[in-house]
Amino acid sequence: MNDLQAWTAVEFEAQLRARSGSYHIHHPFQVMMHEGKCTREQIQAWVANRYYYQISIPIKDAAIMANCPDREVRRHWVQRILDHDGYGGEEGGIEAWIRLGEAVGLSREDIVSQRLVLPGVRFAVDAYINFARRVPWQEAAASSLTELFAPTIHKSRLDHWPTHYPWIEAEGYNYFRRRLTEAPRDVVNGLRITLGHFNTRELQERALAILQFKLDLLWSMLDAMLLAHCPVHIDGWGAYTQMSKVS
Ligand code: AHQ
Repeated sequence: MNDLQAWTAVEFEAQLRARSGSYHIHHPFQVMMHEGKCTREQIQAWVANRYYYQISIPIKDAAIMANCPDREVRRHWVQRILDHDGYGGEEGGIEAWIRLGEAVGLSREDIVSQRLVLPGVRFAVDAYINFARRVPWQEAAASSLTELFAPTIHKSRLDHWPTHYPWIEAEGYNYFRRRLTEAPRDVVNGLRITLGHFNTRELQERALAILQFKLDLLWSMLDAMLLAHCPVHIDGWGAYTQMSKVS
């Protein structure tokens, strides 16, 4: 077969899904959370840092819409913004994330002030927004396909956290419940755009590189949290803290 021949839609989707090994569900910090090995402070740190990602999603999606001339695409994509910002009487996912923060023992001010957000998390999330602003809207749409793997991670939290972390108030889990239906719906839309637009082998390889960029971005957010909040994982931690005291 001609190596440069485009994959069929089935083959291309399989190539996208095959990147699941790089998904942050496999990151040591995420594995610690999943296995019930995180302290209250580490869970709080994760929620406070992920807040910056959550409030950035609608900005990212608005950037995609601003670059997209196709009304039919926009009238579907706009739902993502409404899901997070809320509309009418629906409070939205960002408010649900703040409730998650309060459920793990943070104050609303701890969360919305962003004072607990780490530099590495902020840089990774800003890279996502700037990517969405800069590239063709179809490429930015493709970058959302890390959500191919998201339902598993939300379900794992709902299934295991109440047992591992009984001190978390149950109301805080509403965010993850919302994503169990919102994420698969978004994936159908994002996949349709991606499978339709990236229709040569070169473009398909570009889509895989875009997906890897986003997988690495999610991974690097947890790297920052691991370094800052899980010293046992860092060999020579003493040297690191000594060094930081010197500088
Ligand atoms: O809560 C998440 C969310 O709203 C989104 C939107 C989507 C995007 O547009 O990039 N990605 C995403 C993700 C959310 N939660 C992450 C998690 O681990 O809780 C997973 C993340 C993703 O897989 O991209």
